[in-house]
Amino acid sequence: MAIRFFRYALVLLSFSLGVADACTSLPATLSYKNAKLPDPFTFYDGQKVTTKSDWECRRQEILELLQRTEYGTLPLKPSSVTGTLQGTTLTVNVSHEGKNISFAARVDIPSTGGPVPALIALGGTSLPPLPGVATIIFNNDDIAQQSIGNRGQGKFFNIYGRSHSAGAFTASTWGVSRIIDVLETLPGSPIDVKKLAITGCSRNAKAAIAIGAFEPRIALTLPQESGSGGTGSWRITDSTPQSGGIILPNSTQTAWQVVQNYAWFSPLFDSYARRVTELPTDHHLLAALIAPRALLVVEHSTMDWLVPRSTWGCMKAAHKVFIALGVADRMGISYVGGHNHCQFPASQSSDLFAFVDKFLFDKETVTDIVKTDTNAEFGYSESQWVDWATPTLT
Ligand code: MCU
Repeated sequence: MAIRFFRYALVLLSFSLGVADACTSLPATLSYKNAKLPDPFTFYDGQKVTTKSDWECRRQEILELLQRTEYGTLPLKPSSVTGTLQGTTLTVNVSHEGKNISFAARVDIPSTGGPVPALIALGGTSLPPLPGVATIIFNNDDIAQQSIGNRGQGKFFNIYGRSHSAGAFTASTWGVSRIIDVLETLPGSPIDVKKLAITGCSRNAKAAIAIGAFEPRIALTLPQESGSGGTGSWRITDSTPQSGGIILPNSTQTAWQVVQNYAWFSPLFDSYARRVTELPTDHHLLAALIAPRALLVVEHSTMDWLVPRSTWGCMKAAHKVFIALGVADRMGISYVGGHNHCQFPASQSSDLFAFVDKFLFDKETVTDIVKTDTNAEFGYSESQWVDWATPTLT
């Protein structure tokens, strides 16, 4: 009880000081091993999460753990961020410790009159048009290139140096945060910055879910067909056979495949790629960081490479945090297969619009959506992966 009160006091203090991590006290060296999905409701030190304020501290702890093991450090807001919107071009200028960069995003605002909600789309959008919603297309490759051979290239690294620990997803998060900084200062407020969604498909969906997790100004996160490294669990992926029944290297996208080919994650992640059971987190905890904000997971049910068993199990585990917080309807899970990668099926539209209407337009819709077009849960067995109960956080 005393410990809980102390932690609560720290949370209040951290909020009033604006210090994000005052309630975490992780050791300098991490030591962890767990073949199952780590318990969202147990702190690294073994204490239990029983209240919503405990969860705020656990959330800070998970943010730190993910940066230390997978994503690398997400820098705070730089000393100067300015920008303009001229025509359809949003220009972002950043200065930090004597270094300057500028980058642009393309903004299309509907003629309905502002402020309007906006969809930030990484590299473009593969979703159907969202009437009444502005689109902000951000070429995240300009901020950080994604292939392993080009690690450290992009404007983020022009500011922070090529040896900065951030992977490309962290750099993209930083870029989106700077876009939002500028949106907040636009004269006439054409965009409603309280109604921002983020999307991307495939690799850019892996980025989108990380951005939703790390940037609290995103109201609605819409990752589309992200697979491993996004909505998938590193652990479940490593144990999932392809449809033929055997585990073949590179038939599903494992952590090991990722670190050899992509600069998506920090170099810190390399050493975990062959021992993912030693990660103190997994991506159910990444998705859980989005709560109590909204998340709709749009996945493909018939592509081995995207490891539907892994994304399904992982997102069902993440959903338990939304349930514990009393906001089960703020996370949806929708699977449809039998289509090309990143071709949004018409049959998923009603799920998408239920989320868009509720969380961008404040309409009353039903968003209790957990469904797949296949009957079995891709062979996922919860008892194999989850050995913790879901409390009701008070
Ligand atoms: C999810 O799709 C990714 C995949 O993970 C990568 O390995 C591959 O190179 O690129 C895919 C993608 O981004 O397709 C558009």
